[in-house]
Amino acid sequence: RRIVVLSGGIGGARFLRGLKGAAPDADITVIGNTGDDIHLFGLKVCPDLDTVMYTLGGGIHEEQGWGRAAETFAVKEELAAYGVGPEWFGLGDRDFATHIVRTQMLAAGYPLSAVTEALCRRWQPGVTLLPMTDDRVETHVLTDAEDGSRKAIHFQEYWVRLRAAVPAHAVVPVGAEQSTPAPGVLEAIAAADAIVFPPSNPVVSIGTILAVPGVREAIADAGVPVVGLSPIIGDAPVRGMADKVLAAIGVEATAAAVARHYGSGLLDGWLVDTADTAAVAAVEAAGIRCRAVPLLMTDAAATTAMAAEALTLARELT
Ligand code: GDP
Ligand code: FO1
Ligand code: CA
Repeated sequence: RRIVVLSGGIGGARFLRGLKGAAPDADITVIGNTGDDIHLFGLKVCPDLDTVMYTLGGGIHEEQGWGRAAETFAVKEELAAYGVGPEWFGLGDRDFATHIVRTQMLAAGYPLSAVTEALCRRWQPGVTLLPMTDDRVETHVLTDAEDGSRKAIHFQEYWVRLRAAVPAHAVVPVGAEQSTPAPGVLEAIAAADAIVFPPSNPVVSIGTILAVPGVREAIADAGVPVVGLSPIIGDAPVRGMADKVLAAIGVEATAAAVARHYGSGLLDGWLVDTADTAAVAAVEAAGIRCRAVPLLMTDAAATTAMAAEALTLARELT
């Protein structure tokens, strides 16, 4: 079975671990969000690709969910001693090596997809990890400037420095319109038996991947079940500030509203948490098959069970 998963960072990566447990023989291709990518200290950082790679490869900082286990911050401290920032983004020493290798290969002319493949040769994530595009796409958030006008800031500045605590008027994947899917992306979608939206951020993770021209169309035209799992339980994200970016695009932070936002043109099936059983009818009324199952990735068994439910739903919709 060939499964394609559109993934952001933590939510997608943890789900993928469960998917590998639920379908050990499946051929899994992950299309990773690169809209969160940022250039820092002359280095190209790809947080969501690295989170997937480290999580599936056994190098992740488990509690934090991003960055390396057993990390140290000597380079960051030395940079700070030079007064060289930003100080608000926590790049660790081990993680720095990944960004150095990546930047070196990009400078030598390799596309990001080839660089990602090379990095994965070390980590052996057990999936094919593809960036959504080899082109530069950077998510920016439209916020208020001091003088009352509006200014766009990089998503990481909005998310990490400001903790999404300032009003966001719009979320813009800068460069997406001119981008093309990375090699293998459209091919994997066309060859898939099922397409899964893990409980990743619907706006800045999955929304950004869908903004790459051709990806949304390929998914809709693949003729196979597209099933998703809600990152929202009750009226809040399980983790993080997805409610803030949902508000910026005018979508309520509920499991049903996120399903309607994707829409029945894209999504065939949707899983909500058992706390949201009352939302099932509204989702089905929108033409999307829906079921309530436990959606908390508390441990490996619970995560594997979640992935198994998604695959069962996909089978039923085949
Ligand atoms: P990011 O790039 O690190 O922000 O990660 P993703 O975009 O892949 O996923 C972020 C989303 O994962 C957040 O909106 C969380 O609500 C969601 N999430 C995290 N843990 C869980 C969980 O255990 N269950 C569910 N349903 N969603 C989760
Ligand atoms: N998230 C934070 O909240 N603070 C950090 O300092 C931070 C550093 C960081 C470094 C490398 C990396 O791959 C990820 C990092 N993240 C950090 C996570 C990440 O940037 C964001 O949480 C996600 O992209 C949000 O979608
Ligand atoms: Ca992310």
